[in-house]
Amino acid sequence: GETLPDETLPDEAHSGEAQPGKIVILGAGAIGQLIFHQLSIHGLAPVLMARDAEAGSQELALTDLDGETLKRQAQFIDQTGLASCELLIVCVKAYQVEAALLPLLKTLSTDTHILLLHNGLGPHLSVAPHLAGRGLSLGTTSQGALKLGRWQIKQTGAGLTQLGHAQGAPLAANLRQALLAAISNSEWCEPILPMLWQKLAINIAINPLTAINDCPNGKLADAQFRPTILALIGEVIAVAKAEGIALERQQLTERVYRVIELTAGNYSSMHQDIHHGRQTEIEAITGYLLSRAAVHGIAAPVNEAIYRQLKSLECDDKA
Ligand code: KPL
Repeated sequence: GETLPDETLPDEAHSGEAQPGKIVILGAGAIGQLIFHQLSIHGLAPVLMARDAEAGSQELALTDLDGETLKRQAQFIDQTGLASCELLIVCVKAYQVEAALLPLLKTLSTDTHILLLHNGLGPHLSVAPHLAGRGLSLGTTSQGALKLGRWQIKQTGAGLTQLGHAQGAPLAANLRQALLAAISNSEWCEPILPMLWQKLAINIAINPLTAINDCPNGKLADAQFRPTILALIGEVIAVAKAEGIALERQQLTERVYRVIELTAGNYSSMHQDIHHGRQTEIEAITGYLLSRAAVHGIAAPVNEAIYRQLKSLECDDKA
């Protein structure tokens, strides 16, 4: 084909860099920062937005899986910087999604696509009625990232990331491809909900038990925990079925035990939250299961008991 003179090429084609601000990452915790680095490396020029960071520039450091530390300048924006946002990746905890996202909707274009990336389920139901037709995607990531300092993270695992469409206009194909290329070990799943339910089942089976028993994930391989784990999984399968989602018992049980094995030495996120006196994600994990069980009139006594025990630990910690 004919080569165009340089001046006629848009800036993006010129530098290989996307226009800054098209992709905004809301929430600058460990996962938000990790996604920021991954998108930056791939020339997508993401910007960040965080409750505790003013608009401006900030140096972020990433220690990657090879132990190499890379530093890069991150641009932080406030609400006024949202005008050119085509994709908003929400990386706050499930219990912060509503409060972080809803106030931004009046500023975001109705063409902006929203991607929720958090542990557990639930916020998609509460934000959906407010989206005014905006496209919504959901995702889950098992990438490990540890905060070494406020602006310094270490990638600890190359876990799977699954993303997929939830409602409204689909994410533009170029953005979808760019995301999948930038986030290592990531895939697009249609439908996404069965994947999110499988991840939910893993978190339901592992996280509260490790917090209640004050143990690393690997301890749950002990035979004493097996009846409880099987009962928790059984209740998830029953509620998922009522939601129109078929989960295969044998496969799911094997997957839960594989995660226990693969992360044997780790303390689950819920164990860490309890240990540090922080709010846990129990409402989006066991709490979500119980709320859907109630909608369908299904009893989930083992999850209910675990939920109560975990909530009392959460209260103890705050006292
Ligand atoms: O996702 C996790 C978590 O800690 O939240 C598991 C898979 C249980 C690994 O620790």
